Amino acid sequence: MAAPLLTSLTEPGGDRPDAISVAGRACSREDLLGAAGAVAARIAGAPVVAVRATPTLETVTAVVAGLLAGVPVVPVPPDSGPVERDHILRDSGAALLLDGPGAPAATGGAATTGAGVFGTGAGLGTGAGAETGAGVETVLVDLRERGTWTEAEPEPASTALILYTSGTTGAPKGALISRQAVAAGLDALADAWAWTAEDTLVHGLPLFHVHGLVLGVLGALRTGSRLVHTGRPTPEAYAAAGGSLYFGVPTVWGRVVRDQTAARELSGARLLVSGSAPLPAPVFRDLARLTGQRPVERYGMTETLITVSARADGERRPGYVGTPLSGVRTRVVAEDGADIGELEVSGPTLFDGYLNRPEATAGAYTADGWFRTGDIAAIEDDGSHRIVGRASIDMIKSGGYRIGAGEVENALLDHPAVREAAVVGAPHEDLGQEIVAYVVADGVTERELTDFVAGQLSVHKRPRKVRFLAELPRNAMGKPQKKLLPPL
Ligand code: MLC
Ligand code: AMP
Repeated sequence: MAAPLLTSLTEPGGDRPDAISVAGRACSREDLLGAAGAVAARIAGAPVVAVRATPTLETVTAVVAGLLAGVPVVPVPPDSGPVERDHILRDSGAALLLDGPGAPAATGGAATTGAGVFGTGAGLGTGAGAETGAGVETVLVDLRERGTWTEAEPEPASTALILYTSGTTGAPKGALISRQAVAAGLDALADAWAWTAEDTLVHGLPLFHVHGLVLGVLGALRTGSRLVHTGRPTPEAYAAAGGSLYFGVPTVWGRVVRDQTAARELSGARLLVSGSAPLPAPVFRDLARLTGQRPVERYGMTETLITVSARADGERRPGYVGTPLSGVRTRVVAEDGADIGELEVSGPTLFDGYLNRPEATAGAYTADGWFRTGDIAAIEDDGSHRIVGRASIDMIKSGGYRIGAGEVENALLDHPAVREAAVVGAPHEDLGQEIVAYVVADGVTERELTDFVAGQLSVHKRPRKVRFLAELPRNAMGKPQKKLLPPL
């Protein structure tokens, strides 16, 4: 029989009433397993289940339920507008949306009662909800419910998660992440960071991406470390949490070092880990100075999980993301003998392709089966990796969020006043990059356009700045040239 993915939930001993704490509410592992067991019985047999991924215990319970039942989980950003949300629900084929008590009012369809779903015979029980706009039935997660899930562990090769992530063009694609990729990735990180059940993991990252969900929740449930999710990743909340292991994106660490009192409170931690975007060297140095801790940087992607990291017992240098994790291979494909080029990776943590996108999946791999990251990197003689930039100007990282320029451009072009749009990432002290939109439009204000984008997509995808141009710069072939856009 397959080994359990969330090892610590099924191992006896070591439990405590506040083992899992999210935004101020806590439960034991036993409670989590019981509540998730009840939800698992309700969703068993569903093809895919969506979860409105608020930073709550209900989200953790819903994700665990999907993993217990072997139903692929698709987390939906809680702030996503109807265009993004409906795309994720439709494209993933989700039949149910698991939500907490704060579920927004349904947009269509009457509330249903406890009829069985997908022929499992299990009643929907408390809180069976109404349909969402995409025809997906909402099921409320109730933490007071208990169920004993006794079915066999799903196959390791089966899909655990479908994580929607932006490409350079078009709508987000669903990356299929298997259980064995999650297990391999977490075990490799536990090895690199000496991460054990003795740790208390603290972070406040969103629960719909690899960083906050896979590392930040499933990592704690696999290693058995206590989890304190702070709701939001503020310096004060990190300082108050008293953890041994902290996760943050560079924007979070930048805010921590600007709050020196909070930063000094982290001196007792064992490991401060940064990832999802480049950690600026001054932030690295300030963290080291204020906490006595040189941060550990690691590098990864939705499609590959974490592949490269500094080690707890190894060197930590500003600007370097460490060495490949156990089982992972990397190579840099450089032209004409240069030592900087596109980073390619292979290993057990890689995804199984994009859902419903065979061409995009095929295009993501080289002929000999390596995944093309789209990141430009250099590998030093000692094996240490440096991420130098992105191959495409159309991939933006803002606050650690990956945003495809094409998705924002399409949203802008849906506004009747907009004739042309070009979106880029401009350097930004706090966010790394900020989204800037250049538009050709009549009779519309900057605020109207940012609100319009926020009304369709997640709020972090809205442009921070909008510049109105008479026309976009183009080459002789008439193709827009982002490199020729005027400076801000
Ligand atoms: C933002 N605001 C705006 C705006 N943009 N208001 C008007 N116009 C705009 N264009 C508002 C916000 O809604 C917020 O309001 C306030 O301004 C501050 O916004 P902010 O500066 O963006 O800060 P914040 O909301 O605090 O977000 C920063 C952050 C967030 C760091 C908390 O970006 C974040 O959670 N990032 C993590 C992303 C992540 O987990 N990535 C991992 C991907 S996985 P209000 O009212 O809400 O205060 C991956 C793989 C790997 O990359 O390697 O890990
Ligand atoms: P996402 O798909 O949201 O998971 O984003 C993945 C991208 O984040 C990678 O392709 C990199 O561009 C970037 N990234 C992640 N970690 C780091 C890091 N430590 N340094 C630089 N870039 C990073």
